[in-house]
Amino acid sequence: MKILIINGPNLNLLGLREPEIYGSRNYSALCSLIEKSCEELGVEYEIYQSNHEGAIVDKIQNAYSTFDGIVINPAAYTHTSIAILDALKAVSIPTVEVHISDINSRDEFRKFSYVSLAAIKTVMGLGFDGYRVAINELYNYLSK
Ligand code: CA2
Repeated sequence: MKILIINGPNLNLLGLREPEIYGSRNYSALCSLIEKSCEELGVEYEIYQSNHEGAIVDKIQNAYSTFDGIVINPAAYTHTSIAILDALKAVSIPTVEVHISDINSRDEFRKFSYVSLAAIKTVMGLGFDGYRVAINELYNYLSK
């Protein structure tokens, strides 16, 4: 089983600002947690981060027939990107959406997620641990 973990814009800056929302750990700590979660399950993985919508669309397109599942935190593109939604629908790879914060209890504009329309599950509000939960959810789904 091989899964692709995609992180969207500004997540590479984690730990620099807004620790009350995203915690004080940095992106490298998040990657370590993702790596550990995948290794515990014996799952092959690749972690990808981009600040560019088109690059994320390209990555999703190229995942076709290479990856069995996707965990994605589209960051701000969650709320704007029909292009990412369409790419996920086009490749039809089982996808779990994850958010560090609880997007339903923040600004009004964060409440809607385009990506959720293509996701088998959305995990939110669990901090970095949400990635572990998302990877486990995807693993269980793909193991069925
Ligand atoms: O809660 C999440 O994981 C989000 O996807 C994070 C996005 C935000 O736009 C979504 O609404 C919810 C923001 C990611 C990066 O934000 C930073 C802000 C300040 C400093 C570092 C990162």
